[in-house]
Amino acid sequence: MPIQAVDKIWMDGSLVDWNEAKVHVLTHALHYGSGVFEGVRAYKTSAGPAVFRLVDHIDRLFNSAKIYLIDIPYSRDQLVEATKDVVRVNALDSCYIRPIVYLGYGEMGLNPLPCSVSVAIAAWPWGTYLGEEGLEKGVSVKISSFQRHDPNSVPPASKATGMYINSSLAKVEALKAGYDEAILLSPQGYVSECTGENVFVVRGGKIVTPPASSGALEGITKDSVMTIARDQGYEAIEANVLRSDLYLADEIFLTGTAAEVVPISSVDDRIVGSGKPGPITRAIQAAYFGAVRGELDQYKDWLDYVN
Ligand code: PPE
Repeated sequence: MPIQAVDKIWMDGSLVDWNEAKVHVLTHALHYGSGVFEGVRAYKTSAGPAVFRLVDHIDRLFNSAKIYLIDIPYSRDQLVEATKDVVRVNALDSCYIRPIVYLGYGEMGLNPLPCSVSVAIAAWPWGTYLGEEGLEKGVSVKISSFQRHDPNSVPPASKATGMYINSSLAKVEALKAGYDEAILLSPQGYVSECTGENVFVVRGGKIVTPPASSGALEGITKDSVMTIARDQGYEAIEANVLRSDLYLADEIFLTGTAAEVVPISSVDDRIVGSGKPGPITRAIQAAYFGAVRGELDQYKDWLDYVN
């Protein structure tokens, strides 16, 4: 999906023109994937734009950096305020926001410790990640022949830029084979997650999602959906999921900031349930959109108003 340019990007402490937000070709992160990032969304509400679970995203950014011993040269509060500034100054009422911390220009080689640390926060209007039709009718997925990282190879708990080359391999394999998205298994053979989304399986009214030990990211949408599901009276738990659980599920859906809540209609050509989004998926999807748009009072603490 093409990026739609806006006016300003926050870069290392100041707002710069969109076209000036550049880095040198010898930037460390470009060569070694030495960066960590977040994906955040702001939604239009009746009280103006609100960023969804902003503090949780900034906290995860700091945790991602900690794993790689990257010292972010700003405080959490500064990055929270900078994120809101970016939405405000670009007059965006709903958008995707991409904070990124990356090792900069000046050092080369595999020891990252001497490198400078840069931070940027960009935002742009970004529609439905897996398509309007996918959101409505569901997407087809394929179990990837590529595995999610072993935690002792690349820790999946850190949203590191370099980690995503694994997701890209899986995504391209799925697209070339005619599917919309891939699901990766852990090295132990359990279901982990999609290329950029967590996965939920519904069977017999019970909702299950793989734990972090399967290599799944601790998704903020996943956490929101667990809360919503329990508030609706469902049992929602983290547990190991087998490939065959996907084949036999009543409903499956994926969750992510970019993707939001999207039904899965088939896995490896096995139709999920009736092939149409099921009632639990629908109910959770509706509540999620209600929450992000500030329409549900019980979830108002998740919103950070920009104005
Ligand atoms: N797993 C992975 C690997 C992942 O990248 C994401 C977010 C999630 C799960 C869901 O996490 P959360 O957004 O906190 O619910 N993926 C981000 C990047 C997607 C991209 O294309 O880049 C996102 O959704 O913003």
